[in-house]
Amino acid sequence: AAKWVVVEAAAETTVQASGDAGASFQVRRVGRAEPVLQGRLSAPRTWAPAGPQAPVQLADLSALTEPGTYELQVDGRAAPVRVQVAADAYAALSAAALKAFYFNRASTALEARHAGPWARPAGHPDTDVRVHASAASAERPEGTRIAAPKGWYDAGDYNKYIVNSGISVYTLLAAWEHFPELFKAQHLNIPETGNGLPDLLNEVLWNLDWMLAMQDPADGGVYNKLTNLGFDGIVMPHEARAPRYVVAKGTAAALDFAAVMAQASRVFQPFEAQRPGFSARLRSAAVAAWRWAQAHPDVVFKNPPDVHTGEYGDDKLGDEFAWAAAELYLTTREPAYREALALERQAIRVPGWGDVAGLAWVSLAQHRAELTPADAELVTRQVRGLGAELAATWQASAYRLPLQGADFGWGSNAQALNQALMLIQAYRLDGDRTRLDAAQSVLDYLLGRNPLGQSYVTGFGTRPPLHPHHRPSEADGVAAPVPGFVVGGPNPGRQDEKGCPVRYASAQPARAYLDHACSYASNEVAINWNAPLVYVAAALQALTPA
Ligand code: G3I
Ligand code: 9MR
Repeated sequence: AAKWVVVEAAAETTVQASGDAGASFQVRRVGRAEPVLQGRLSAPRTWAPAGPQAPVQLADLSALTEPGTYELQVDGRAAPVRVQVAADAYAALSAAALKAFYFNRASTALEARHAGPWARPAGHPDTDVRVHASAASAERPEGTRIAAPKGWYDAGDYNKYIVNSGISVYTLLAAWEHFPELFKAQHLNIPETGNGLPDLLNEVLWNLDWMLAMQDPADGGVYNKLTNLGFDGIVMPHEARAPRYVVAKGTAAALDFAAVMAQASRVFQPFEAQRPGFSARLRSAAVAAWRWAQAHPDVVFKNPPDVHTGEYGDDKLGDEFAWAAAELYLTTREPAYREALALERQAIRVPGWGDVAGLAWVSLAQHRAELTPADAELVTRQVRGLGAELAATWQASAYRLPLQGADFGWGSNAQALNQALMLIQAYRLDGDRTRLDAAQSVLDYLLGRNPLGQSYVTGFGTRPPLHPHHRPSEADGVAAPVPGFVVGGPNPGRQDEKGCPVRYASAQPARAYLDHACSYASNEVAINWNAPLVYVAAALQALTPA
């Protein structure tokens, strides 16, 4: 059955205003003279995050339903805008976004038959990792060597962080839990393809195996990160040979670990034949980490003085407790976790690495049939409420976006994607099509419908980024960056500007972006930013009605 994904979805496209309200537009099939659609642009309006200049107008393309490639022409404007209408418009994007995780694998060579021009030798075996002073215990004194290979590099750097792995793995496994049919049919051409497991699960296993090794078997505690003492230079993985350390156990790491292991235990349960005993092992790992966190409820992570890599520091732990309790409850059905969850006291918010409460609501909504009627009602109300709020912002915005000024910080593109992810949860509960359209608007934005007229996903959309802050993309000698990565995006904080030879486009929130490898504050890639891209692209593919 055909599904016309881009159509109602790319329902609106923004074009720079020509000044005359109500100018008309025409849509033609490429190479044809007669228009298939004509309409009038909405009145010009400005969008606060983009600054006072350059008002925009909307062209409503929702009537365009026949597959094909079209050109949108606005009166008085020379260059037409290309519009694609296709049943599988997001299939390649969602697959590439997932394959990006393969490209960021630690401890393995990428073979040309899987990686094409981005093939590279193995780096970071992580089989001889030092226990840092901050992580020393009786069983593992400072300097003890442990092995914790595999996993994904976090981002443009080569370190591996449990907190950020938590939300990333969760989001990918949620995509699997919500849209299994789509992922069963997806072949990524990774080394495991064809082994009887879907490739999404194959890819996630690469990181789960690493995460399991980050738990101290003696007490269930989980180290925050596996890292160098300082960031590597701009070199390929196999050229980066600085000593590696596991650093300090912490409460957030233990809880994020517990949540993901509990979720993964559910997910891998039907795959007992492929991985005997794995589901049970994940479940025990989750319970042990939860117990550690209960005994150590306020161990906030701060970088020790000699460690200068990413911190992912978070001193608000209530949301981590709630999320872990929710996942453990859904997996074990033990009432103690439902009590610890204290659902009535939890707020719902758009999730991010430091605020994971939203993930609990996503899981509870997915499994609401297993909840008491009162809990199911509360979950439905809360998720729909957040969806309504985001959709109202979308409806009122000149760019038709849920994003507002305050959303523009480090990783604003992922903030937008996580808004889309929450809108999709609302749509899955109530079928209100505006929620799905609002989510699609976020993809339109990321692929080029934004004040800079540029895509934020490598290899996709209009004028994609060419110089992401991603060490392999910078050091591999290949002109094109590794494809399928969303970059952090506009960030008025511009924390990197001192070290950059060129200036940002602007200081306005939605324009504060720089496509230069120096720009780790606006142009880095990261696993927690790519995971919701996988989710949202897959969801639109799976959910857009025929
Ligand atoms: O929490 C405050 C909030 O209260 C305040 O209103 C807001 C105003 O700017 O700032 C918030 O803090 C921000 C924090 O992220 C939490 O979102 C900081 O300004 C911001 O600088 C910080 O950025 C983080 C960045 O590391 C620097 O620590 C990003 O979220 C995080 O994604 C990024 O992660 C890095 C890793 O450390 C290393 N690997 C690459 C990765 C991606 O760049
Ligand atoms: O490459 C690092 C990136 O992954 C981090 O997100 C960022 C912020 O912690 O830091 C980058 O490393 C820079 C360092 O902080 C300052 N000197 C330049 C480094 C980039 O080459």
